[in-house]
Amino acid sequence: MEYRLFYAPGSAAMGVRVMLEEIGAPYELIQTTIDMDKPRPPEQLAINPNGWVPVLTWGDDADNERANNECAMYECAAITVFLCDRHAEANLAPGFDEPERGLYLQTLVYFSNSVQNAFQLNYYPDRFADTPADEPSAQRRGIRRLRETWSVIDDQIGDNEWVLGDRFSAVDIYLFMLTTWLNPARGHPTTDEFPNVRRIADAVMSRPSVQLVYADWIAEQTETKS
Ligand SMILES: N[C@@H](CCC(=O)N[C@@H](CS)C(=O)NCC(=O)O)C(=O)O
Repeated sequence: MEYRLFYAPGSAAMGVRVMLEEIGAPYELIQTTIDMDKPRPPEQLAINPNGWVPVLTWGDDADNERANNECAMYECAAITVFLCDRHAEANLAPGFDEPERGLYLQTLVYFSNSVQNAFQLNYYPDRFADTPADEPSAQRRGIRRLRETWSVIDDQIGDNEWVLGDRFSAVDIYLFMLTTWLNPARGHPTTDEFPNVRRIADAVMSRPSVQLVYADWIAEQTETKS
């Protein structure tokens, strides 16, 4: 098995799994949890003391995989860059000297640093508020921040077919993953407010890799609409 991915449904590990499917690399899922009340496997915590997923491990030597040479990393955007560079033949990212490289890196970091941060404000307000009484304020600010950051991305995309223009990339997969966290029941905006984001998310959803990894989420959406 080339990769092992610490995994929980609904988490950022799903986007990494889609990338592994697109690459066609063999991988094993290690089921863990994002439930704050449940413990994480010690092996996961040894790699990522934050307790978050995704966490990716791989052998650095095919003949000696998982013996003494296992490598590991966390942070979804970093894993994305790592996998795309390591599997350049999958054509999921512009190469170092291609003109879209800057926008690719910029958008990944913006997703990770700004859009995900807005989600965190709403989903994990205790990390931002000093007292429980302050948490609703952090959550409301998170919702506003979601609108602000998704609007920036929507404007950036404009009439482009994909985030990077006319080439599909891992950034489109990342975008799709983030849209699945928008939850109107929590007061979040929906992608109806961001038509360019919506157009790309819909196109990504039709890919076989996404249909496989997000089968349950897609079924839930279909049920909610009917
Ligand atoms: N910056 C990290 C954030 C990862 C993250 O927030 N993961 C969430 C699931 S999407 C998680 O593990 N939550 C459980 C927790 O925070 O304990 C990344 O992009 O990989």
